[in-house]
Amino acid sequence: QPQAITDTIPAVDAFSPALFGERGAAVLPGIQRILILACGTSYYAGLCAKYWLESIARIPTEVEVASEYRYRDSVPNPEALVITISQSGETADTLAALKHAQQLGHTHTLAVCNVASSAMVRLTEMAFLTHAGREIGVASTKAFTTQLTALFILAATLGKLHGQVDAATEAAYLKQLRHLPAALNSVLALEPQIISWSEEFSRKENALFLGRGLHYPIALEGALKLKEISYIHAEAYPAGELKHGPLALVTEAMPVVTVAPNDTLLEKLKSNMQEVRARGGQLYVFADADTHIESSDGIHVIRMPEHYGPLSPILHTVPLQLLAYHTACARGTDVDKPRNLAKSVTV
Ligand code: F1P
Repeated sequence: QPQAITDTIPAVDAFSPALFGERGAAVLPGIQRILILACGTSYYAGLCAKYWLESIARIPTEVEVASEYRYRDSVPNPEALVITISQSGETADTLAALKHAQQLGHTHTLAVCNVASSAMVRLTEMAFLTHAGREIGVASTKAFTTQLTALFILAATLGKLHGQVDAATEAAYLKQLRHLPAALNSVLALEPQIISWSEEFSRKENALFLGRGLHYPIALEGALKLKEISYIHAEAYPAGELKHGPLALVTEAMPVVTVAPNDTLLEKLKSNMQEVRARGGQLYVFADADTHIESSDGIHVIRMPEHYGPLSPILHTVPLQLLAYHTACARGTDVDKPRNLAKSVTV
């Protein structure tokens, strides 16, 4: 992951529309709305990007799974920039959704994709290549973190073009981006602690994942990884939704993985954690180093090395991927070739 991120950002020394291709400078300054279309893990990258695009660039953003959008009788808004996200650039549903949007009159299209020669990159007006290298496993891992990196760069670029990101903020974002590979290395050093959790998880058949705000899509991704490679039934919820249904599932047998960065939603999240503990649920918390959440009876805490501000979702993804990986290894499943799944869903 650190190498993939390094390869994805080598030329980013300022947030410039030229990063998105020759048409970037002509098109991106005029963008007032965004529609993101993708499938699976790439869809979750889109959900995370919505938070960035709205909070950093102040551009209203919709995100929809491509497999639904392609068949939906939607009200077209041809002014909107359509962003398609895909590791392979060959996912049939995402390509069909892109063509559907183009038929509805969308001319401004941008691919965030790992494969320069893919159908998706050929079909779109602009592209950002993620340079994640070849992914061997079916389940997307470094493709996801590089997609997030690309989408953050897009949000910062649009924010700068729209007067929402000043020079000091740009410099701070660039500094954080460049430090990401080192920060990820520190996260990878948590692996022994994650392995000890995975022993417990490998004996479970269900798990809940909670996150809030920017980290809700990361909780979704953590649950998907666990499902895909260890075949444990896992669901993710925005933590505030617990009391609207999922709390009924919480018993002593239910592990509840909580993505708990030290952001403005932390106090709300802590009260959601208390709701879980009150029902006997076992909390497995990924907390930032400066967070006052202590391990105690029923609360297991792994501390992330540092709080990473708006880029925190990228760091918080990796321990969830490792948890899924080691749980799958402990269960003896084939992590690279999960049953029933294909690397590229081209039909
Ligand atoms: C989309 C996706 C992946 C998933 C699996 C099946 O692929 O759903 O997220 O891990 O490989 O396909 P892509 O459009 O990102 O290539």
